[in-house]
Amino acid sequence: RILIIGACGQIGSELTYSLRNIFGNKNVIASDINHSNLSLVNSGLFEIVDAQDYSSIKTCVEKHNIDTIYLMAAMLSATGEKFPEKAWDLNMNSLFHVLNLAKTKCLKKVFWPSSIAVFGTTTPKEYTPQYTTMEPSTVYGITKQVGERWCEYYHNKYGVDVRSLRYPGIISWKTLPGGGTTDYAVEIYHKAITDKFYNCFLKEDTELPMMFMDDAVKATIDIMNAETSDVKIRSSYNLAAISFTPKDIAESIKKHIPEFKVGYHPDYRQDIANSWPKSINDSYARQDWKWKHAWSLENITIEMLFQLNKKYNSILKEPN
Ligand code: VAH
Repeated sequence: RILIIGACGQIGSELTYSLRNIFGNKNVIASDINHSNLSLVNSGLFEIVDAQDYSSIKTCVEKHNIDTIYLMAAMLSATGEKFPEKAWDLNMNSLFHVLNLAKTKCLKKVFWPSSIAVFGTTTPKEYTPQYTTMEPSTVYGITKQVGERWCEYYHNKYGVDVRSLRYPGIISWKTLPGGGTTDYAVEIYHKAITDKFYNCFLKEDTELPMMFMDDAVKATIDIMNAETSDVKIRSSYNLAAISFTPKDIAESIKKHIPEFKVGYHPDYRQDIANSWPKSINDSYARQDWKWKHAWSLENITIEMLFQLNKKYNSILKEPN
C-alpha cells in the first residue's frame, strides 16, 4: 500500500488522485498535518500524520501496511525565506524519519522531491547540466541539496530504494499556490479570469523552467515504476519540460482573453528567481527511464483557462 505524506499540497493532492486511479482507492492512503484540503480529505482514506514525528509516520505505516511512501511535505522557497529554521526542520526531519523507516526494511520504495532550487547564481543558467556547481542561496534550496546527498547515502549504505526528481516550477489548477516563487505562473491564470489583471511579483523577462502538473505526476509515477537498475542517479534527476517568462505566459493568455493586462512589481522573490536556472538539461532522465514531457505552454494555457473558468463559474452559480 502507498502513503502520501503532505497529500493536501499542490503536488501531493494530484499524486493522490492519480495513484488511486492506478492502484485503487483502498491501496492509497493520503495524509497531512491537518485537513487543509477538504476535497482531498473527503476523497478517500485520509490520516493525520505529522511528518516531523517518527512515531506518527510509523503508526500510520503499520496500521495500513504501507510499503511505499511519497514524501511531499515541505516548506517552499518563498515561505522558507520568511521562516528559515522552520523550513530546515520540516524539510530535513521529515526526510530523515522516512529514510530511517525505510532503513528498517519495512518500506520497499520512497519518493522524495528535489527542485531546481538546488542550483544557485554560480550554476550555468542555460540548459543546466545534471552534474554542475550547486550553491543554492535559499534555505529551501539548501534543504533540497543536502536532502539529495542523504538520499544517495541511504541508498548506497543501507540499500534504501529512494528515488527523486528536481522538479521545475509546476502549474496546476486544482489547488491554490502554496508559497513558491514559481507560483506566479498559477496565480496569473486565476487573476486572468477573476480580475482580467495580474500584478506579477517577478520581472517580465524572468525566464524559469516550468512544467504542467500532468507531466510532473507522470514523471513521478514513471520513475517509481522504473526498473531499479534503470534508476542510475540516486541523488536526484534533473527534470524539464518548457521554460518561459511572465511575458510569454501573459501573451499566451491574451490570445484567449485579449483585454487581460499584467503589471510587474518585483518583490523579494525576484532575488530567488534570479538565482535559479533558465532551462534544464534532463538528458539523463530521458535516457535512463525514457522521460519525455507532453504539455506545451499553449496547451497549458488552454487547459488552465478552461478548468478555472468552469471552477469559478460553478462557484458563482452555486445556489446561495
Ligand atoms: C518553489 N514551486 O517555487 C517551488 C519549486 C522550482 C520551484 O521548487 O519554491
